[in-house]
Amino acid sequence: METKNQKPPAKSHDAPAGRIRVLVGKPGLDGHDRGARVIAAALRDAGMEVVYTGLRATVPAIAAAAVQEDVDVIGLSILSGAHESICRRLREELSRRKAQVPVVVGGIIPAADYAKLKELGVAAVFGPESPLEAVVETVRRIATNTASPSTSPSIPCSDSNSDSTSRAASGIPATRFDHTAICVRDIGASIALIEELLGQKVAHRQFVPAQKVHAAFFDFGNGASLELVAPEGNEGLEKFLQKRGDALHHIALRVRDLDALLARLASRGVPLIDRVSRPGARGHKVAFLHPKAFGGTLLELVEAHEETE
Ligand code: B12
Repeated sequence: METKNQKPPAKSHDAPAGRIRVLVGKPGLDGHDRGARVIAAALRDAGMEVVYTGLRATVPAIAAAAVQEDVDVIGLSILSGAHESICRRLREELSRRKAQVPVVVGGIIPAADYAKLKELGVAAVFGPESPLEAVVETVRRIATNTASPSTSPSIPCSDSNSDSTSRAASGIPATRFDHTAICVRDIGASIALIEELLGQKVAHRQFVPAQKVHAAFFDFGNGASLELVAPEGNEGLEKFLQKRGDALHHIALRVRDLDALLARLASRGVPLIDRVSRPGARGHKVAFLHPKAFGGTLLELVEAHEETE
């Protein structure tokens, strides 16, 4: 990892062709440094100058380094859960130094906290599996906006996908494949059959009251799962079983900010079964599109509360 700690040459904010300077900070006792290193490398590879604080930087030290290094953007990597208090303290430290430096944050940030970070002046939030191009482009845009004296420093807080507005507006910004589900009559018997066939134990079983189903998951190394789903009071699935017997039922994609996505899809006239998300298995939020929306296949969208280790 390239770090840069010596005093930089004088920088002109009037020269957009000049290199963008970013401070990547790793505040507090959070020891998860992979994301910070990956981002620092991606920004550097995109031609930016990157100062990486290393692990366990204090918030005052980050603010002081940002001022001393005259950076265009501060990027914080926070996987400890302390994002709110850290961002509040950073805002205080920056304003004490009369510095106006835009801040972006990446790491494990529950979607419910995005608005709080926005209130604290954070310009963009990136969760796990954020595409590096989206991070680079957003940092570039924020740095360039700052460089223009006529541009307001307030930039909307968004996740990496909704930030790419044109893509988000035109499609479903799925971060990955989540699972394929088979509907079965006898979940115990089906689990035994699949455990035997795959030679692996079921990873998770639960009753999902909101959907009146029993669910069981076999997990695979790439994060995708095979789900078995058996109705107990779910009329749609009972009918499905009567008509088709045990059969492939739906596929599911992982997305972020599911309710905002559903609103966008509804406004485009995409046929939805759920116009708002509901609680699904494993504590995730889920919603189904009508099969008409996806070539006859039932498509589920899943917003994970947080990634599981
Ligand atoms: C690997 C890992 C570890 C490794 C860390 C190795 C290392 N040197 O980084 C080890 C085993 C040490 C570890 C330990 C712990 N871990 Co851990 N760990 C993970 C895990 C599985 C992956 C994190 C990771 O490296 N991802 C890969 C990187 C590339 O992704 P990323 O950091 O998310 O970065 C991406 C984005 O977030 C964003 N981004 C990140 N930073 C930045 C910065 C900027 C500026 C920008 C723009 C974007 C950005 O862009 C990146 C690329 O897309 C996560 C679960 C998960 N799936 O996220 C849990 C996880 C983070 N760990 C967790 C926990 C609880 C711990 C422990 C406390 C467990 C314990 N009881 O001991 C300890 C704490 C250690 C410590 N001192 O802090 C929790 C955190 C829960 C929370 N915050 O609410 C998680 C979420 C697991 C879970 N579901 O419970 N962990």
